[in-house]
This record gives sequence, structure tokens and C-alpha cells, in this order.
Amino acid sequence: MADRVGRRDEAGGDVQEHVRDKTKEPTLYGVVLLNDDYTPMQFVVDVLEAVFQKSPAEAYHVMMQVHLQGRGLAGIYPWEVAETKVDTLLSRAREAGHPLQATIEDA
Ligand code: TYC
Repeated sequence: MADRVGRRDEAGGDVQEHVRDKTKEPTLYGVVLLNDDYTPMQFVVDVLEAVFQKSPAEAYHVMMQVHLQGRGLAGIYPWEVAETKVDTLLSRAREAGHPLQATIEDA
């Protein structure tokens, strides 16, 4: 009985809820940085830290991956987050006069 104290009976109302028993995960996309010959390494490291929340060591690792292999994964996000990250990256790069490029791919 003690556990029923204060509980309200809401049965009999007009509102019906459809409760999903499975939560739907958002589709995820990878933001991939591409290499070029002109963007300074330190600029790429800085952007990876500021925009993709990488630690200095992670940012350096991703930058070197791109530099040596041509491409590297900056992060995985829902579509709109990925788009915003790329927009921010590209405006920072253009403002600084660098040709840095990134793509969004299915994760
Ligand atoms: N290759 C560039 C250089 O030698 C560095 C670089 C790394 C550029 C990653 C772009 O996404 C990039 N200065």
C-alpha cells in the first residue's frame, strides 16, 4: 500500500500515446578531409581541434594520415551536424586563403 500513496490514476483520458519500444538511431555520415599541397599542417591541426574537438595528439594523427594517405576521417555525425562542420571548416580555410577540402560520406 505504501507505494501507492500519491499516485494519480490517469486512466480514462482521451489521449493515447504510441510508444516505440525501439529508439531510432540517426543515420551517420563521415566527414573526410582531403589532402592538398598548400594548406599548412598546423592550420589543419588547429581546425581539427577547434571544429572536430580532437585532442592535439588526435588532430596531429589525423592530419598526418591525410598528408600521407590522401584522406582521413575527421569525425562521424548526423547529416546536419556533418554539414555544419564542413561549412565551418571551409569558411575558416577560405578566410585564411587555404584550399583545404572535405567531403561527407556514408559512415
Ligand atoms: N599536405 C599539406 C602540406 O604538406 C598538409 C595537409 C594535411 C593539407 C591535411 C591538407 O587535409 C590536409 N602542407
